[in-house]
Amino acid sequence: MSSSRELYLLYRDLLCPKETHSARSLEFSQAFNFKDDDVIAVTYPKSGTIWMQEILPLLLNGGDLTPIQTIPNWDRVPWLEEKRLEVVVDQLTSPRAFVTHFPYNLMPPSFHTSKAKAIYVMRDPRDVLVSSYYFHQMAQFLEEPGTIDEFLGKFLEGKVLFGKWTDHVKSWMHTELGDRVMHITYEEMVQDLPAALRRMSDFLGCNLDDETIQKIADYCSFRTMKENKMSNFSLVPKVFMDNDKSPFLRKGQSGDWKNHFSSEQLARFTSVIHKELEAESCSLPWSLDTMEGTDIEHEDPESP
Ligand code: PPS
Repeated sequence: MSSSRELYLLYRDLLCPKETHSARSLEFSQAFNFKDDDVIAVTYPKSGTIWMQEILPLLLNGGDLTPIQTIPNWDRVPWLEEKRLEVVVDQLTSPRAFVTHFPYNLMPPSFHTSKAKAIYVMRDPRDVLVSSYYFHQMAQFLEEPGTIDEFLGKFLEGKVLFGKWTDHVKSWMHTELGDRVMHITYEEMVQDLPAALRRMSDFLGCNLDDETIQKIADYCSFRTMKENKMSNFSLVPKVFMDNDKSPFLRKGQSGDWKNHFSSEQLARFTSVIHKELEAESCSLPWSLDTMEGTDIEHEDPESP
């Protein structure tokens, strides 16, 4: 079993996997030149990143399926901070789309001076935690997560990839980007994808008709993406990602945390998150205190 020190590098206090990140890739990201018509989806890990890698090319290309059917997601909409960016950047055609897990303060200077747009996708942190827990089981380049209770402790302390969830959302909540940034939640996307796509399309000035929006929604559905080998990570060798342990496209639902959290864990989680957001004038779109707002049946957390 490899240690955290072997698997991760520390960049400005944030843990990044060495498999996908390097000192050079992080340096490259800081020197990166954004163009005015670029768009970047920003997520804390496990909040809907690869969903946006499907959505953005479709919106920006009027529903043309070619990019999502011929280019793996990591090359089609590369991560700003990852090694692949330098390899593929010259092949990207404008308008270009990127994703990043960077908090706002790590966005490169050219992002601020350009007119590039950002879409920040936020997800209920309890579901983020559960999704991440399973991801740590299947991604062989990440640390073993231990028990859900141990992982919950690490998550709350920020000893996980890209640090504390609260720091990330706070950093993107009050920016000076004005109408260059749009906020959306994973839950909104799950609940009504065509409406969420319409919002994004209008924000990006894509001018798409309802028929095209519906077509994009169909191709970005969990079920269709799960079948798309350019998006489901089946092209990645098992030694890196073992979809048999847990598929990357795992459940695609909101509320799965209920199948994993005990009431004590919920209380502990809620008290830390609330405390850390208390000083901020920000409200969350979900109530973290109750068992409300789920879309799925609650299974017994004790059952195997
Ligand atoms: S990562 O590793 O940070 O890039 O992961 P990320 O893509 O941000 O998050 C993975 C979760 O997003 C879910 N997902 C979707 N949900 C609904 N519909 C669609 N189309 C979709 N695509 C990806 C994916 O299943 C992971 O969530 P869980 O809860 O684990 O299923």
